[in-house]
Amino acid sequence: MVHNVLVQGDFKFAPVKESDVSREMTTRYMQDLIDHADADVVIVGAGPSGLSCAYELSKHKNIKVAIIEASVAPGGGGWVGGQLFSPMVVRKPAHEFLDELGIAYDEKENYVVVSHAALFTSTLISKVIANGVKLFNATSVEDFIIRDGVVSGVVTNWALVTKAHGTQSCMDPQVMESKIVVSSCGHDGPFGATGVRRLVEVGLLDKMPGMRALDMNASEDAIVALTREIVPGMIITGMEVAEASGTARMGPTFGAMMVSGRKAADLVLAKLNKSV
Ligand code: AHZ
Repeated sequence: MVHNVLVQGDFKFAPVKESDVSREMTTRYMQDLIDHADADVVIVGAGPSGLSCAYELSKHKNIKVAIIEASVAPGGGGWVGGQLFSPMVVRKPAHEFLDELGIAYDEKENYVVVSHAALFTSTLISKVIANGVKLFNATSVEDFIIRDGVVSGVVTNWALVTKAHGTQSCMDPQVMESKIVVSSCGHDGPFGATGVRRLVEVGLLDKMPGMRALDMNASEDAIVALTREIVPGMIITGMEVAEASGTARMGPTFGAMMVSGRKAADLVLAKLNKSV
């Protein structure tokens, strides 16, 4: 029907009052902030590991989960494979996650290949949001709430404000309390491993060894094995684990991000005393 009016040239949108548009966005966004001032879980970073964790947690409708992403676009390093090429290689048995998400792939003996990394990432983002996880994008975590050595929430600001701290006088942040923080900040770019870095600065960790050179076989198993509660109240996942543990990077294979994220979710559920 729409096609007919388009062809006839008399298509018209329903009228709108500009201030209603503003009110709709503002009230909803502010209500989301109010609702998540106390969350059960805050996930920092919406790359492949943070999103995989969020997806698992989103199966539990009684758990309030916020995912905070500094970039306007969620997805982190999940939009491309290696060297900005589009295909995404996933070593078995992590392909079972792709089966669950309904993502098609080419099958080889020990691994599978998704035709475009964006297919994986866009599918995961849409399921996470549709399942009720609240994504706060363009928002950065600048610090943590730490009480008696326990990470008890995050300190947030608009990411653009965070980037401008060096050019302005103090622009204070605000906060979100949570029972558990999952740090999935990756290793790359201006925000790489910011969670673990901050733990070192405040003296909760001695040092951040930094990731080692590429070794796909060693790296993926180690990242999953070392996905853990690194200090009370904070679980690390994804490439931030390699930074925190001094293990190898894996480069362009993504299975460990998925499995590590799902393990992080299981650790969260155990802490919240929920069944996996
Ligand atoms: O913007 C960051 C990115 O989207 C976001 N982030 C980091 N610090 C943040 C902060 N506040 C808010 N303080 C923050 N957001 O976290 C996301 C991290 O995504 P990523 O894709 O970089 O990390 P990942 O561990 O989920 O996946 C890594 C993918 C890689 S890197 C790699 C290699 O270089 O060897 N191999 C793989 C598979």
